[in-house]
Amino acid sequence: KRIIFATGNEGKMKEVRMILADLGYEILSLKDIGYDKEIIEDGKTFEENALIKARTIANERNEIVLADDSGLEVDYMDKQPGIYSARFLGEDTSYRIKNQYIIDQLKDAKLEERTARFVCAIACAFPDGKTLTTRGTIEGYIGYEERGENGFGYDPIFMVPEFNCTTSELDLEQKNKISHRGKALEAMKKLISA
Ligand code: ITT
Repeated sequence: KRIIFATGNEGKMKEVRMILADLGYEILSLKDIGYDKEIIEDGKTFEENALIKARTIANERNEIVLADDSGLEVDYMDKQPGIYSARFLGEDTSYRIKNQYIIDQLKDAKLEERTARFVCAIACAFPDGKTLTTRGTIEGYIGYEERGENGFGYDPIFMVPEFNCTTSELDLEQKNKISHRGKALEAMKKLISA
């Protein structure tokens, strides 16, 4: 029994492997199956983009495929970068620069105006054409500086109110327990096991 997880993002993959460890399937990344073609993500929602990724691989490989589409919504920036989180300021721009840009955009924002959330949509595509989607979110706010060494992407600027630290300062297990990805994948695990 195996499932392909259609991501090229190693940070995601590390979290996913831990969350799906007890599902009873072997989990393979795109790297594991030697897939390196680009998939055009032209959906208008996280769910649409997750479905595009999962369906593309499921059709080609005739296997069960999961995909994650996720991003950061910053309320003060009209919910940008949102579904464009990976492409924000250019695909090759470093997260040092992207994170500092967001901090700068919020320089006049009061604490209560700094709210943000991570959103994650998980899609599952089966070889017979059936699909499932789930969504998870985590509410927080944008910090005043980058903090932490763990995680990836926007984690160093995403403050979690309950812990008063960024998701980059949490370890993998702590982050997975409360994160958008943890919640969406736990919900998907239940659907797949049902
Ligand atoms: P795949 O499409 O191959 O999975 P990707 O990185 O392009 O990889 P997305 O299109 O879903 O994935 O973009 C999500 C971006 O949102 C990701 O690159 C991060 O910048 C950000 N992001 C999502 N989840 C995050 C998290 O848990 N921590 C920090 N940043 C996150």
